Amino acid sequence: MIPRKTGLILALDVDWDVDKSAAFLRGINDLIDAVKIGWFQLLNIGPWGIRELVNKVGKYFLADLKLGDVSHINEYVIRRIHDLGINGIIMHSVAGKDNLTGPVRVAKELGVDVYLLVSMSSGGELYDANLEYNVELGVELGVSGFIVPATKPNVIRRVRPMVGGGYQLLSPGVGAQGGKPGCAIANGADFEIVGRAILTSPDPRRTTLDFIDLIRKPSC
Ligand code: O7M
Repeated sequence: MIPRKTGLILALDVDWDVDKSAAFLRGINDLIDAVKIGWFQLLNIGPWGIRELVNKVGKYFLADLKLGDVSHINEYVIRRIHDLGINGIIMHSVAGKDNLTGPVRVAKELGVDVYLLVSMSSGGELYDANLEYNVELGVELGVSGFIVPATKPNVIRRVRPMVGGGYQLLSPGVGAQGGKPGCAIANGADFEIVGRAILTSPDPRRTTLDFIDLIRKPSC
């Protein structure tokens, strides 16, 4: 589980080298609960660059690979992600029970948290048509939590009572995609995921502090 202090997760979608990313993270390290990395960083600094970044920064790292392959491939990826020192991974729930059961078990053995994507901040209509099924599958498998979009507060409000308090809800789509800062958490999420609004800010620390203020005092 992601340790929660501020409720903010940074989506580090940048093509910077390790030193520039580490310097940026150091500037806001005390204000964020986790760093979400994905294809931008993986394809630009490679797996060993990610391992170096993880070691330098000392934060909860979440790999957003939206993993959804067949079981043995998913298991391989989770093992390699663990080798890089990453703490959690995001998987596609539509991969289905047969492709998720083994990988979630392997992740648990390794101490890697699995977060399941059950709705998307844009599109994702097949996801929304099967929300209950995918959330129940995640609960049955014993994942750590779910990705629920800030742009669809009604989805957050539906998922929270389905899972109760034992699962973490992570909400992307805040800021650049139109989700109002603070409102995903006000609607039942645990964390808001923010990328461009912080990454492109002329004063990222100030902007991050503003997001935290709005999480503490939302106006939705
Ligand atoms: O704040 P942004 O719009 O710059 O970035 C949003 C981040 O959230 C970006 O890293 C996306 O990959 C991610 N995201 C979505 O934008 N929409 C989704 O439906 C799901 C995710 C996500 O985090 O999935 C795990």
